[in-house]
Amino acid sequence: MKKPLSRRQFLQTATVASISLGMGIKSISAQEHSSQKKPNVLFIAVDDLRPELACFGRKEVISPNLDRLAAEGVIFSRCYCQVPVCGASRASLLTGVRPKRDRFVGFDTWADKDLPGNLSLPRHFHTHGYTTLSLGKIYHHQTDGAGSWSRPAWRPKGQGNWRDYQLAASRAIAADRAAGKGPAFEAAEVSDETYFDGKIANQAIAELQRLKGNGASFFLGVGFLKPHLPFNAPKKYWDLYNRRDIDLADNPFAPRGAPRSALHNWGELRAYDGIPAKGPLSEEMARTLVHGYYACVSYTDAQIGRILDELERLGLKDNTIVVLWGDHGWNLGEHGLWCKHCNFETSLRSPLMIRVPGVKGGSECEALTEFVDIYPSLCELCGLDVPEHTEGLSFVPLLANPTRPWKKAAFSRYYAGDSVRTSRYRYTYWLDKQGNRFEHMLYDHVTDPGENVNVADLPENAGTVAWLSGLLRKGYRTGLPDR
Ligand SMILES: [Ca+2]
Repeated sequence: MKKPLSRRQFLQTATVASISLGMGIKSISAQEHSSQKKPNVLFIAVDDLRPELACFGRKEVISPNLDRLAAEGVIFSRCYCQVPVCGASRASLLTGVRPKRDRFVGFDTWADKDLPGNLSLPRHFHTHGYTTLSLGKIYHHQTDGAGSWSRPAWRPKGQGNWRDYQLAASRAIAADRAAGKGPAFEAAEVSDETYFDGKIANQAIAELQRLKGNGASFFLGVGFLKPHLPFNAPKKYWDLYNRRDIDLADNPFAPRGAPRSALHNWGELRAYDGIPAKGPLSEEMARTLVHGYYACVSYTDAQIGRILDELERLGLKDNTIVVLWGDHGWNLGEHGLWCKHCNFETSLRSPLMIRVPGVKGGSECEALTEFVDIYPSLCELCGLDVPEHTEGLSFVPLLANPTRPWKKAAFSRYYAGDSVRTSRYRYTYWLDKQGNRFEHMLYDHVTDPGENVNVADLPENAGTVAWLSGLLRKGYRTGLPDR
């Protein structure tokens, strides 16, 4: 009788199929599984996706394919990005390293330049024999992440012009302005594959067909561009929604007592035609933008559905882990804000779900998780060592037991603002270059889940602020679960 493996030994050698058994199995020999192919990874990024889909409880969003994935997987409903901006968030997620004041800061972060050393998640998989491919937007920059990919990252022709207008009227506006402004949305009567995301799905399907016959396991990164601005989607996805039924944010105002540093002028949106240079949007425009955002979510959802169907048709579903993430949250008028770029819950809470063959699906895990956890989790699930440089914590134990005690805090930052989330509070402080606090804000999610009243300066919260400031000063290790 062979000795049962420890969990660590088990995970070092197990395949997906045996992981699923492993959650209750008595003994599995390493030898029995060492010859089996490691699981594939389908790694799907969706640019600017809010964690608000039907499967996340937002029933007015039409996302049947992501809902289907969630029904077979696990949703992490309190997952946080480390930086609420595309390039920096992705650089952190893909390297497994957290941002600092001078690392992973802005939208155009290069992971390689901010953190030299080729530490990326896909590179690690490539080193372990995986075929690694990048389609669409995985890194912010197409050539970032040296050594990550088996072939140069692929993007649809013209993706450099990411605004991707199809209507002549939109193109005329975009071409006519010296600043290059175009409309913030478009509903063209075109096929799905006219816009980039349809092309990216086509490419992913073609790659899956090729990878099916490949001897090596694969790590296939597929990065969709919508629902990032401009909200351009085939008209049929706009037509899924009844405009009158679209709810606007119920808190379209700055939180009472919010510090100046917490707010911004949503310059990203204002760079589009038809958006005023300052001041709030008309209700008409706000409703159109929410409608357009939802149309883009439904459009991308349909493209993901095509890929998931093909994965199943090819017989790859049972040996492929599917992980899906947005790169940060997004404000649709909450706090009077649009876009990301802030330290509110709306900007930091981010979508994460994973389907692991053999792991019971349909569960929602409310434990605090972070994007830096994806790197070690995928390593563990695929039997790869977890590189020492990574600063996340594998969430694999949560797959077996989503309610077990877990992290006490999740950490994010945006420029000089450092933010911490516990099960109850979100606290953010801003430090000057000497390390002195000049502004802060505290929201109690038990009494104020919309973050509408900053209670940081109430005398009765002094102890709470001291505790949360201490977490920020001591760093992320203080948030790890007790051993
Ligand atoms: Ca983004």
